Amino acid sequence: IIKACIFDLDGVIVDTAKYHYLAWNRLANELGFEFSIEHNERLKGVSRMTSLDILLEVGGLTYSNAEKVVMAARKNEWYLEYIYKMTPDEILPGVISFLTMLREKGIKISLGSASKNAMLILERVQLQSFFDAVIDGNKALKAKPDPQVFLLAAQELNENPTNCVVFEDAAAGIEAALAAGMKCIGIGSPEILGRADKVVPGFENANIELIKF
Ligand code: G16
Ligand code: MG
Repeated sequence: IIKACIFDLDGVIVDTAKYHYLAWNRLANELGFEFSIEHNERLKGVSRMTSLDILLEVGGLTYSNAEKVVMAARKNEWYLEYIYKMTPDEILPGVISFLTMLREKGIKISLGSASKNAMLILERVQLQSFFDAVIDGNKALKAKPDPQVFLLAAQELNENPTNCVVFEDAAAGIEAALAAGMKCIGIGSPEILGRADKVVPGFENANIELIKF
């Protein structure tokens, strides 16, 4: 029986992937190439530094660690310009009513995100009050598909992993949830998220049946 729901942030609650893409492509352009949108799928759910490594691989470029730290920081500054402008209108359809329903049923709620900016984003879209725990890229140091982020969420909620379900839009996140011994619901397309226990396009019309297995 499910007692806790753990939500990924980017691609599940809000679509910040578009802002990550704009900021990464700005960096790519500065380095002299175009980071096409088709490559963006590979950045979903993976850490900032891994994203940079993928970007540089696409561009066929190699830099030292020190240079990469500077590049990642610049990208983040551009990304934050978009994040500061976010409003609650950007919460994906059906999310607020689904979270409200979970609260009413007494199901615990946590965030499980790779982003170091997760708290800021929750504040911008005014969703912090729904979350009993927030595990983000500052607390979980091992990147998905490592299960650490979700295991820390279960621990903070004081729940057994087998009573938790994870909502994820990225293949790396599905693998992390399965490795944590949790149920997993993919948000997006079955072609990418086929390993999840269930896949739905989003939270529109979602009700308690979704978390019954
Ligand atoms: C998100 C995005 C990733 C991003 C990562 C780190 O993860 O999906 O593309 O690289 O966070 O973000 P930041 O640079 O803000 O620390 P999630 O786990 O919320 O999908
Ligand atoms: Mg995601």
